[in-house]
Amino acid sequence: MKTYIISDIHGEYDLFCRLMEKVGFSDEDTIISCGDMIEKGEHSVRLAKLLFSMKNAVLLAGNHEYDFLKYYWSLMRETEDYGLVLRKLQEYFPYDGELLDWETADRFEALPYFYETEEYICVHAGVPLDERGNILPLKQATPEQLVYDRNFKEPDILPRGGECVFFGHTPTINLGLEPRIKCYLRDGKRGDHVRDYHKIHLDTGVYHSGVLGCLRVEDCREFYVRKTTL
Ligand SMILES: [Mn+2]
Repeated sequence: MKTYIISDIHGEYDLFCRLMEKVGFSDEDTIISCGDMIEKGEHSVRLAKLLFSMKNAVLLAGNHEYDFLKYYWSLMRETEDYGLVLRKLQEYFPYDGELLDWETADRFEALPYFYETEEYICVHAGVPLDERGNILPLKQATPEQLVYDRNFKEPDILPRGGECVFFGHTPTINLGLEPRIKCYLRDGKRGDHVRDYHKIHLDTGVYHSGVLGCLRVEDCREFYVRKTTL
């Protein structure tokens, strides 16, 4: 009964499966994906279908899912030829779009934009803060704020309050860091509990770095897999 949190898998189906194998993921466990499961990598739809089929998966929308939905909604406004709509949605995914069916397209539409427990918050890009760094109610935030935020990743933005914020969206390498998960420890804390952290930046930039990681909530242990080059 463990919970693993990941973000920005970006169509890396094989790496994701290897990571789940590495952690010994079972049906009793929970996986939380903080968005951007699709695009960049070649197996977007295959990965989305796998995630949608998993028991105990909490899946959030990122900006890539949101952009897909905006395209979907624009097509639906333009035509009532639903066969054409599905073909265009399939073409949105240049590598494995033929796997896209209506059921999967509609699953994207049902994705929430955040997930909250008493100990942590999961979101794609960032949470809105007041001037003192307190987290504002997420229910009042727009999807755009939650999936496109460009400020929250900055190392000096440290949310106050008891919960840890898990997020992705920007590869940690873009901040000049290693392609690893970056945990922001609170002063005087040991780091073996998620509430010991202000925030945890999950995006290892797999498309460029070849590294995909996740964090286990119960002990804050990180797990990684790396693409093997031929
Ligand atoms: Mn993103």
